[in-house]
Amino acid sequence: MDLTTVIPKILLIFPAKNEEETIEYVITTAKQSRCNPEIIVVDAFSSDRTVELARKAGGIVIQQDAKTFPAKGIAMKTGLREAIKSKADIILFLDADIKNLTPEWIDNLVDGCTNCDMVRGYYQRQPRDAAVTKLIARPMLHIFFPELSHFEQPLSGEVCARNEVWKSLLEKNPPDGWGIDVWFLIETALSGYQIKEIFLGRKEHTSFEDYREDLGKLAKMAEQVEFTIIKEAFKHGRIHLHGAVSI
Ligand SMILES: Nc1nc2c(ncn2[C@@H]2O[C@H](COP(=O)(O)OP(=O)(O)OP(=O)(O)O)[C@@H](O)[C@H]2O)c(=O)[nH]1
Ligand SMILES: [Mg+2]
Repeated sequence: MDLTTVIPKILLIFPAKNEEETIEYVITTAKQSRCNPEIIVVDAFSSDRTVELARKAGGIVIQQDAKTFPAKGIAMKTGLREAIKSKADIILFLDADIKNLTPEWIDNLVDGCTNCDMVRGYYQRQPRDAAVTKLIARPMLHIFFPELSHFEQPLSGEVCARNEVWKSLLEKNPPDGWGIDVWFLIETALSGYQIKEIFLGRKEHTSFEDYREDLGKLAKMAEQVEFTIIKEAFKHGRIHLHGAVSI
């Protein structure tokens, strides 16, 4: 019998900006995962009760490195530096505004990492949800990175990888804002890592309620995702492709 089997340390990071409505629920749910994750909340100097409620639910709260916004990228990088320092074996991100999270989301993302370098969640979303994914990220990936156009959710916030994969990505200087999710997808794939997308079911999240009546609220996110893909296309010599792809 092998008595030397080491239980991997799983670290779960929630970037959170004013998520008092859901933060307790997502942390409590995550704690029920059989992976027994340590939970870090990277807070955006929230003006509501996010910090207080996150601590009450048992999360470790740290503040993102800088007070400039949008800062999804800053928050993810802050969390990653902390997780790498703590020598976590597997590090995963989940959005903090999910209303229907189950412990299986974490179990399945972590399990997927045993035979893959990065596991990303995809889901069924409401018809009017995910406008930036549908109208910016996927069409632009199709033009500049056609080999990545099969990914259902290139902006997924539910992403899991081993420590060393994240470490090598962090060294490549990810962007600070909303572009970070698609940047991770492109750089991970083009570094030669294997990426798998797994189905997590339906996704209900509160951010959709903010823009369902006014898509204009997504303009900054759209601009940053677009800019990131263009920048990556230049970096990887893909700009000429627009002439070759049929749309
Ligand atoms: N620390 C920190 N967290 C952020 C920031 N911006 C967003 N977040 C968190 O990142 C996660 C994803 O942000 P959402 O606003 O839900 O955006 P999304 O669901 O990815 O995108 P949509 O589908 O367009 O709503 C949530 O947990 C947010 O609270 C930020 O500037 N700093
Ligand atoms: Mg959301």
